This record gives sequence, structure tokens and C-alpha cells, in this order.
Amino acid sequence: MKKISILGSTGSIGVNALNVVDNLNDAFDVTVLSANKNGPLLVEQAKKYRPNAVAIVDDEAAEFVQSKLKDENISVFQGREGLLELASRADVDIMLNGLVGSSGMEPTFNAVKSGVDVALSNKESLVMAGDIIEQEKIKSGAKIFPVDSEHSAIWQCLTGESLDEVERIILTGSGGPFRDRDVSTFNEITLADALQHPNWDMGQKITIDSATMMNKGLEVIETHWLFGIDADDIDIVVHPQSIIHSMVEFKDKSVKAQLGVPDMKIPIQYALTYPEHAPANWDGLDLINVGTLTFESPDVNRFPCIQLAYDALKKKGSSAAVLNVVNEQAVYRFLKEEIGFMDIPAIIEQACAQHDWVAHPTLTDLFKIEEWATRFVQAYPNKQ
Ligand code: MN3
Repeated sequence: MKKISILGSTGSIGVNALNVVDNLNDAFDVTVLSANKNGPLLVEQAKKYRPNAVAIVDDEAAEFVQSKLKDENISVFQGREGLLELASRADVDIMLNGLVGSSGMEPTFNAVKSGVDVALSNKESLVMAGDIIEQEKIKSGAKIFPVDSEHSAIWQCLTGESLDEVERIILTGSGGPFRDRDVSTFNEITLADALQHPNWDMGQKITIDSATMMNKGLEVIETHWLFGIDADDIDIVVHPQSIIHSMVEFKDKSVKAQLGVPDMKIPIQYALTYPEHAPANWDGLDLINVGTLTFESPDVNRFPCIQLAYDALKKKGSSAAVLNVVNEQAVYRFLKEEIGFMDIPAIIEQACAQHDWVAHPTLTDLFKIEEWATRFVQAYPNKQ
């Protein structure tokens, strides 16, 4: 039995990951679970999966979890420090990082440093710290297995192939809820509009990232770090049905694609069972029922976040970290309805132009960038 640690176990990826663990019967022993503030669900999961330890970040929720688990022989770690401590444990075989946002970066770094393989859903980890995580991977021998559907698709298409023969990566994206919306009305987009996603059921942060298409931009950057592909060799194609999860074109113009129903359990399970495709208890793809697959080019005028992400990747250094933190903080202000939808790319563009660029940011540099970028977003005025 492999020992697994699941960070963010009460979120959408974590809950799906536990469904996958159930599907795989006795293949995995859940050793660690962590949640941000959903105490009741964490307690329920802890009682079912009997981990050695759980971490809960929120103080109030921690009191609740501690009281409910005090007679269960499960250690309860508290706060950000507790989470980081559990992410550093070397006594697990694989850590699934389903955390949301920049807060997921340091846990990935810690696990890789401890030599633990990471099934990575948290895309901000590599966007912010791709360079130093890559260096730690080389030192420790730890591996990163992508959980995101697009990167899982690229990974599967590249299996058995040589990177030298890759012409380009074709990253697909649904285009989000505003694909057809008149761009002159983008200033009127409300929070409720932006929270509607046509195909995937996800957390709020990633749903807004899908609406601005920054999600695809972050995935371009992640593709670079996961597979060593240059920005110029990564193209985005809008594919509203979300059936083809991405493609690889080779030098001979042969194209491999990976298809499946839009269900996160598939890429999660592959990350946990690689190189095996283990049997599943969920429904498969019915192409007759899907009927039509369509493709469009992404509109960078409508979705300036895409270009901002390409620019940050090409500039290298601290640029992607700034892009990422500013985007995240701007999304949180949009979720509080303090700023408008088009303020998100506007703030990112300003911050990327103004920050003190660092060529090879260390972990300490990244925390400083995070502070600076957070203050930068806070200083942006509320909408009228
Ligand atoms: Mn994705």
C-alpha cells in the first residue's frame, strides 16, 4: 500500500481524490489530510480514512477539529505552520497538492525537497517557483505528476516519445463563460456571470481564472516547467466541449490527442497510478452523444490575461510570480465585488510593468514579491 498525503482534502480536487482512493480499493493508505477551514468535512474524512495526522489552517476551525478528534488517535496540526510541517514529511510516498492559490507553492517545494513525489493540481506552485522547484527535484530525485486535465493529456501524449521530436503543444481550453459575449459589455460583467462555468465544476478562484482565461495563461507557464517546452511552441486552441484535453504535434506533423469526459477523477487517478491505467467506476466518453467537436482561436483582445501570461513566461525571472500573485489578489477583490472584471488584467499589466525584476528569485525573494504584489493590489481603488 502506498502512503498518500492529500492537501486541500475538503476542496473540489481533494474530494475527487478521495473518490479515486475509494475506487482504487486498497492501493492507498491515506496518511495525511489537510483543510483550510472546513472543519466538519475534515472530521468526517478523518474518521473514515483514519490518517495519522490532519492539518487545519483556520484557528477557529482548528478548535472544532481538535475537540472532535481528541479521542481518535489522530494528530491535529494547526495553522499555516502545521500545514507546512506535514508537507515536509518524508514518510509518505506521494503528496497530492489540491491547495488553491499561491499558498500551495511552499508545500510543493517542501515535499520535493523531502524527496516526496507530488501529484500536482496547484498550478500556482510551478508558475511562481518553477525554477527553484526544478532545482530541488534534481537534488532530491522527487517527481511531479500533473493532475490538471491539460497537463495530464500532454503527459499521456508524450509517453514513449522523445521531446526532441515535439513540434508544439496544443493546449485546449473551453473558452469560459464569455467566449461569445460582446467585448463592449465586458465592463458590465457581474460576479454571478463570472461564476458560471459551462463544463467544469470547480472552486471560485479557478472559475474566475477560467472566465478571464488567466487559467489558460497559467497553464501555458506550467506546461513550460513540466515539460521543458518554450513559450513559442505552446499554442492555445479554444475547444468549448472540453473533450480533447490537449494535444502534441510532432515534427512529422502527426498530432496525438488525449480525450475523455470532463471529470477530474480521470487525471487524478492517472497521476496516482502512473504508468498504469487502472479500472474506473465512472462513466466513459460517449462520442456519438457528444456529436460535434469544435475549435476556435483564442481572442487576446477579449482576454488580455493570455498575452500577459505569455509575456511573463518569456521575460522569465520573477515576472510569472508577480503575474500570479497580482492575479490572485485581484480575483479575491473581484470576488468581494470591490473591482470590476476588466480591472483584473489592468492591475496585472501595471504591476508587471512596475515591479523590481529579479533574474533568479529565491524562496525569500518570492515571499517579498508576494508582499509587494499584495500591497500593489490593495492600493488599487474600489470601483464606483
Ligand atoms: Mn485545466
